[in-house]
Amino acid sequence: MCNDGTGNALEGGKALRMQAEPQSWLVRLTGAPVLAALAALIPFEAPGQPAPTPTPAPGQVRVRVLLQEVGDVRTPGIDAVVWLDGLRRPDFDPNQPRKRISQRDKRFDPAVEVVRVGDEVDFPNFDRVFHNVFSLSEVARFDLGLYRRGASRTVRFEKPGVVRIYCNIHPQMAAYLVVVRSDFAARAPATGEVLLEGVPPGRHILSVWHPKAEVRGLGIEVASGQESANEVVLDVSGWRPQGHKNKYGKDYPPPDDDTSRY
Ligand SMILES: [Cu+2]
Repeated sequence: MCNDGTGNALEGGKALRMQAEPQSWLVRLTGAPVLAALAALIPFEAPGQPAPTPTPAPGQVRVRVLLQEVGDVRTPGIDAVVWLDGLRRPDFDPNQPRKRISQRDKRFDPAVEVVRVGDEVDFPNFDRVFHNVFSLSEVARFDLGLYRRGASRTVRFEKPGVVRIYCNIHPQMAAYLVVVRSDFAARAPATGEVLLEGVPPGRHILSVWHPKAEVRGLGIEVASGQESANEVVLDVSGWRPQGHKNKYGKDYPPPDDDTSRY
């Protein structure tokens, strides 16, 4: 009876006494060993108890992206995407508004965006003309059909990588969606500079991508409460503009066929 099967006969005996003698049970509960055990279990700080070991202060990562152009010219890496690969944010709020890539003035806006694996993206049409949104990328193949102003479609992205997104009517419409396994990711503004804040201290992989360059990864060290400043130069001197096929893998019809109906 006193043995609960784990061999802990003493605990079984205590339980029996707790039922039979409520006062001694109280005394037992306020004993120092019990309090210490409770303090270890209770997640908040009880008054008078020693403070828990503080977690190290987060640091931040600053990245300046430069594009090495033809003729040894360096320009700011606008639309570069920067992320800390595989790094999760402990306090990440999952209830964030969905990102969107709009169709506006026969362009995708923004032309480059970054989301996390599992995120959904809205593709609203704000133009007076119909648009189509499709991708033949291995990371995400989809065709959202033809839809009018005020309508929108949503796609969920399940795999990491770069998704190239086009419109089957307007060949000049192109967007890149970078899907990353990271809660620390940003797209560079015109300055080419990105600041990632709240980064846990430690060694991380800093990944940098640009529409004109391949992904670059480099190891960085983030110290508690410190800033890791990095400059990344991407060689884009060999980049040439490339056309793309429509969703059937064919050339787009001549511009004259782009009637006002669409
Ligand atoms: Cu279009």
